[in-house]
Amino acid sequence: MANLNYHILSELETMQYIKKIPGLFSETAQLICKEMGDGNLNLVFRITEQDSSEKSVIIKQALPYARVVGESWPLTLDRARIESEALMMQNGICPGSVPKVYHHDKELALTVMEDLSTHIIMRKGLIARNRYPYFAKHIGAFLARTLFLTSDLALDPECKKQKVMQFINPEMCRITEDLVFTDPYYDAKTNQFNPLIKAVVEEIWGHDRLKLEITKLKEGFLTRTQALIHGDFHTGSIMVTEKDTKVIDPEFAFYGPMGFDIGAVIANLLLNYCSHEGHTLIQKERIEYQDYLLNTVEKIWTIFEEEFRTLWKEKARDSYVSLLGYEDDYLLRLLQDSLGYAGCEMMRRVVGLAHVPDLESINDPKLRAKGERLALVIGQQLVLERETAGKISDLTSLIRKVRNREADQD
Ligand code: SR1
Ligand code: MG
Repeated sequence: MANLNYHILSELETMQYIKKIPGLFSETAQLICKEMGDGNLNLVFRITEQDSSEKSVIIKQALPYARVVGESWPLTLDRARIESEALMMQNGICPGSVPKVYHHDKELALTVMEDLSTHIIMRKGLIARNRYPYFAKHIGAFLARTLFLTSDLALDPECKKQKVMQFINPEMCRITEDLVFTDPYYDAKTNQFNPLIKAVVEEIWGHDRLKLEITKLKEGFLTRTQALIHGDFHTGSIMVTEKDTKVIDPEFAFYGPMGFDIGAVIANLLLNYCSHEGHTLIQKERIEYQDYLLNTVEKIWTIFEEEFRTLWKEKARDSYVSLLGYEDDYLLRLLQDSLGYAGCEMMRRVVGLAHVPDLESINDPKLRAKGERLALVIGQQLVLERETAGKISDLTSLIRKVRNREADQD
């Protein structure tokens, strides 16, 4: 149903609007408002009180089209509802892991939420080679809790199906189906890539087994309602300080395969790994940072698995608790799925419409091509070899092997 009162807010209207929300600012408060959205889809206003730097909120308003493309790409406003409801659910399951939601307005497709200006976007921190000692622990636990506790492992099947309905998100899923699983694998109009990697991209377009495996992973994305997933879990959807981690932007949330979220976060750490081929030219510094990233990937999975197994012991429904071998089999399939989805995410961020700043910020096209090529080699290997992995160190060994092989060819 159309949102009849929907219109795009100006900064002035945003300040008038926020004063009417109880408990935030007084009617007489002197406010400052700045639109600061730099993502692909929405407006993001930051509102502060002139005399108090401590009092601030974010208003995120969905546009009826994709900001990155313009009005020619209409987009559902319902994604604002999905996002606010997912944030509230995630906060219930994993308190403090997401910004607090203060207010949601369905008609205006906007959400008023906690301002996280003390945090920075994780991706920016990784480009600057920062280290975040608590990140793996927080994200591993977030993934385990949000995925396990929204799945059939923990929920009564009827209650779970109610949630599947609540989070039905077909238009946003369609973006992912096209941009992640379809367009990068043929000469689609939406693709854009560095002309220096054309030969590798054409190899991918002609690789029948790879395309078969991508289609199997796409089938999982289309058909499996395993858990409530974030749906766009890249390092631009995570904000950090040295000690804290917050997950933002779940507007792509829906019931889908768990491995899609785990894979996305792994892929984006690996894309950053590849980008240091262009950003960090001193070999010792590069290898040390790349090792840090691989250790972080291992830690995320290890913590995820520990927490998932604990939840299985404490919260799994009776029918699953004692079924011999099921838990190990479930986690093995999940690891393999995660690697496959990581591979898809890596390739689409190099060949498809939406690239990552990690690679895009390398100005020299030749150096950028080096990182992009490495991402495409790793991405393909992850998809093709995922079913040979039995533990997370199989992934990190594979990446070290690819890196050494590529370095020998330089
Ligand atoms: C048109 S949307 C392009 C991409 O931005 C979002 O963050 C998702 O990753 C989507 O694929
Ligand atoms: Mg986003």
